[in-house]
Amino acid sequence: MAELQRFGRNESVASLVAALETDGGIIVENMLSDTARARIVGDLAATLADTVPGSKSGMDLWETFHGANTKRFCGLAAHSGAFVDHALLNETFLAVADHCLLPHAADYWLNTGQVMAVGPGEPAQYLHRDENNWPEAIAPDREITVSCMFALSDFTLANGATVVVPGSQRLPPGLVRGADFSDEETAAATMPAGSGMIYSGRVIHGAGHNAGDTWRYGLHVSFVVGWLRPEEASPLVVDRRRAAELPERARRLLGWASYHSEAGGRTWLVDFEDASRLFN
Ligand SMILES: O=C(O)CCC(=O)C(=O)O
Repeated sequence: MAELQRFGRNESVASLVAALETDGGIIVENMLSDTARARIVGDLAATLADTVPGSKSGMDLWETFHGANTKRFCGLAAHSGAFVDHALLNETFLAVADHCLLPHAADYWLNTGQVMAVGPGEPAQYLHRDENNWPEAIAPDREITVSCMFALSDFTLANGATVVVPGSQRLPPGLVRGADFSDEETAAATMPAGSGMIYSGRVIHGAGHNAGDTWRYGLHVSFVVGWLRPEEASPLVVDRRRAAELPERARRLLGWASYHSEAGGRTWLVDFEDASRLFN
């Protein structure tokens, strides 16, 4: 199998982004301290227990994509202060996202914060690219979205660690919805709990097959350039009262602020003004 490069959390951002540019995905250990991870797991425990595995979409494509024995839920900033403090505002991930996205946008915001808990027996997810969410915006050499899969439990070969095709971010842009790569071309993002796998929106990847008898507990956080509409409608879930309790940076990432393009365009305004004025 291929391997992803691995780093400690104190590695320089320059080294992280250099490896990300080479492989399309990197593993950073200890992105979450044990305490932070335990707090996130505790905050999300009741929702995880109440969530039924499988897709709620009723659409074949998404039912296959989501997996019949995978639990997914969003709206995490409404449930968990620890999610906000340690995952949404994770300094390492934000530094890498700045590097990837700010050359292509004046700002970026949360695409989705999503639990991806893969259950025993779940087959591998079909391989895909996250940027396929915005087909109209895909362009060569332009990163529009970047993700981090935080491991809330250990990710192993047996329990469905994310499968990544290193270097596939450099293949021609285009829709990938299922693709065959040899074992030599694919890497498994095996990593101890608390690590994060940061990956390009252009790299081909998918959840691995969970052949074990325990759940693989992943927490996906992704950002998208501010001129695109995110997958998750965060401000419809994290309401104004909750947003007012959060740090300003978190509020902006969750859509309680407007976008000002370098060329002067302004979008997502409230009565012609920046939405952040709602909190003045
Ligand atoms: O759960 C995983 O390891 C990856 C899932 C994924 O890529 C997705 O659902 O977009």
